[in-house]
Amino acid sequence: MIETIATTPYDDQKPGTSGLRKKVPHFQQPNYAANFIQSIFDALPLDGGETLVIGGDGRFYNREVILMAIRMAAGNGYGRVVVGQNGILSTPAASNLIRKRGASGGIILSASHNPGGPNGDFGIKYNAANGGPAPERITEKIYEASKSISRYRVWTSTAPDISKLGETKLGDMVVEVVDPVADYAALMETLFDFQKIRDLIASGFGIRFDAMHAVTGPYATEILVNRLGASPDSVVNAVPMEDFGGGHPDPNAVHAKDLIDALMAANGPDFGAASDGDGDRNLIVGKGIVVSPSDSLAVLAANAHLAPGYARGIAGVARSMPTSQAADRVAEKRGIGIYETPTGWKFFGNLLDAGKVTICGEESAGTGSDHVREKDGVWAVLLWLNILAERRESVQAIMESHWAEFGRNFYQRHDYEEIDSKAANGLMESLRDRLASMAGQRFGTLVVSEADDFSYKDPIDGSVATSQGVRIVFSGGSRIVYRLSGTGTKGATLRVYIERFEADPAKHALAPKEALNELIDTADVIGEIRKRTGRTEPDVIT
Ligand code: VG1
Ligand code: CO
Repeated sequence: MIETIATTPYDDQKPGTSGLRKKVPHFQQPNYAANFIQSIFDALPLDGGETLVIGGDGRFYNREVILMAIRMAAGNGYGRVVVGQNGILSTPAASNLIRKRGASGGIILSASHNPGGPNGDFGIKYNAANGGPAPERITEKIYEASKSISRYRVWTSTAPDISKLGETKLGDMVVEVVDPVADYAALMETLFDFQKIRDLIASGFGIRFDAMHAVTGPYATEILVNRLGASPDSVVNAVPMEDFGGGHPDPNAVHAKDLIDALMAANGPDFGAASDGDGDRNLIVGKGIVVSPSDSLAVLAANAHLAPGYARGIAGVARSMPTSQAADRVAEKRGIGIYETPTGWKFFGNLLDAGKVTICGEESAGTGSDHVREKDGVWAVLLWLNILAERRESVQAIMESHWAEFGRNFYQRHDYEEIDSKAANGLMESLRDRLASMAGQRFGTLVVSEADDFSYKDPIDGSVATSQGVRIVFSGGSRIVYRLSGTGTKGATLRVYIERFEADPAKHALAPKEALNELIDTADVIGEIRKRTGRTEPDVIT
């Protein structure tokens, strides 16, 4: 039976960079999740009978909300729900299923790299029919609907069973429970030369994949171990846990320290990788070298043609604005398009749909291609492995020859987490106030050439996104970018992105910290970070 339940609105259901994210107890307030899900349905009226994909990263509260979302889909006229077994789907696997099944969209339950557990974070996001995160015009509609919601519709008579593969019914709606990995693994086989990678691994090439007790464990085990012949112990922290084993599933120098340490050891593996909570990010580590995500994007763009799925070359590359300009140098040399978008994967969708770009990436360890409409951690690992299998050089050698050919964009991101929101907003406002007078100002040896607050006009649909981050560009092309995170759930997180280009190969071996010294000091002077936040050091440097 479909029942209509009365509810009252919450005023804080505005999606951020990637969906609605709040602490679990916040989501556990009466009807909080139901309100948001109904707002999605209200914002996107159905013809009736459409397919909806539902899945999540397995974090605490995933199961409850998935069961609710399935009942509500039945209450709102969907014809079929495709759900991962036990509610599990990585974000890229969900994107693939939406596309493959011709679904009208999907609901992905994840707070990605944010910690989980009863006091951790939870999140809900909606992806559209192309498989990509809903663009802002849709998230705005959802937010509007959430402000005036008065009821939600839900199937109440029987409970969905998501533990067994196959089809059951809730009223008129089919609930189809699928293997979370199968379709995704099949897609990967179409893109990469699995035989070549198998040969590489069989030759003794050691790999270590850290799934961080998050969603990629089953994907990495099936693909790397079962299909590519890696030893079972090369996938670590492989069992997904509701609280990620108490860890923080963000593949960076702080939270993936074990992996980095293993790769720095003389007798360590040749190749290491880690992924985040929902499987859309990747960290790549070679023996003795951590690959900066911005560099990884550039290397993948320069070498993608070595994998069968991209053998015809790539149409173009897109990167988010704070991502280093290393990919731009590849695009320029190869004569392909390069696009600079605001932070967040939702801005890549139109470019991918229009065939303007094949590969996209962000400095936050997200890379992906037009095979789905999300960033994709396991995909990036496989493309790296395919390139390594073709080139038979070490990661270190590949990086060195890349820098020799294209120059090196030294890069760091400094995160100041959980700072006072007022101080953070004040810092950004003050920067914005000073933009007009910034050009020509000198800081040590650095002279500002341009300064602006990034805004983006989508070349396909003309939509405009403003206030996407303050850019200070110096003559010679070095940059400092300031922006506030849109995925945090407590206080504000200030991200400061620092970049300097170096053409001279004799200087490419410098540590980024040394190469960026003057810019790092200048970032504090211009941003008044210490003065306004009281912080002397960033919490995380990536
Ligand atoms: C962060 C990253 C951004 C990424 C977003 C979602 O956003 O910087 O590049 O797209 O997370 O990624 P913000 O607003 O906190 O800087 V995920 O892996 O959370 O879906
Ligand atoms: Co993620």
